[in-house]
Amino acid sequence: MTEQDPIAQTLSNMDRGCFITVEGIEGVGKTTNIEFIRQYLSGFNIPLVVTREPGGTGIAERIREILLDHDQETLADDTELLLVFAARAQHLNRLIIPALARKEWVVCDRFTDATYAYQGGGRGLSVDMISQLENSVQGDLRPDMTFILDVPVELGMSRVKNRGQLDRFEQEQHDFFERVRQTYLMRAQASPKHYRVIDASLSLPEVQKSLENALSLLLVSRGIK
Ligand code: T5A
Repeated sequence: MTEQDPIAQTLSNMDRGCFITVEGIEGVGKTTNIEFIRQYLSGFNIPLVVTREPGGTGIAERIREILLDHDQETLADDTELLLVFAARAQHLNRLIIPALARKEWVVCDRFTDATYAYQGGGRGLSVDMISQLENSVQGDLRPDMTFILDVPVELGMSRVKNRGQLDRFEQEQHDFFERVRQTYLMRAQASPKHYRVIDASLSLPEVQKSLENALSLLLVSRGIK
């Protein structure tokens, strides 16, 4: 997003669609529950785009491959951070911002909270640097609501391991994911209006009941329900 971009300039002030993100460590059930969110919102005839990060457009998905694949050449931490934001800039400009401007709702599997959690908390990169990149790439745009699906690290990793081959992030150790998890929880605590922490160690019906309650409040606040 550049200062010259007219969509970006006006988006923060305009009557736009709602921007929801879903976060958490590996294996918390984001994919499973985003499908539930999609079905629930479609019951209210809300025009909806479901997408993910890193990725969401052709070019951003190619950057995702670099980020997740194992390569003989180790990805430097700074390179990882810049690639995450390169993918995000593409995703925002080509998909998220135009959809919000059309007043569609956007549900995104991970967004910048994941950068604070993984690159900041996990890798230990500078939070100031992440914040500067966030401001530069997103301008004022922030999610309206972020669901953090929270499980203990052991449980998340055991769900992921059942699926077979691990990607580059999934091969990190317990301490890494503990820092990631704590960063998510701290961010939610610092801004309770924009976050809902959901206990995702409960059964799927219980998790989805919590999500339904939170979505219902969001719909009421937007005058839809
Ligand atoms: N990344 C991303 C960064 O480092 N920085 C960034 O800025 C961004 C945006 C890719 C990676 O990129 C990193 C973080 C990630 O490592 P991803 O594709 O979202 O991100 O990868 P994962 O987190 O690995 O996503 P997964 O698809 O692996 O996990 P999900 O979607 O959270 O879990 P899901 O729904 O597939 O569920 C896992 C299993 O658990 C079961 C499901 O049925 C499934 O089998 N399950 C439950 N079982 C019992 N009870 C429940 N409540 C259950 N919920 C789910």
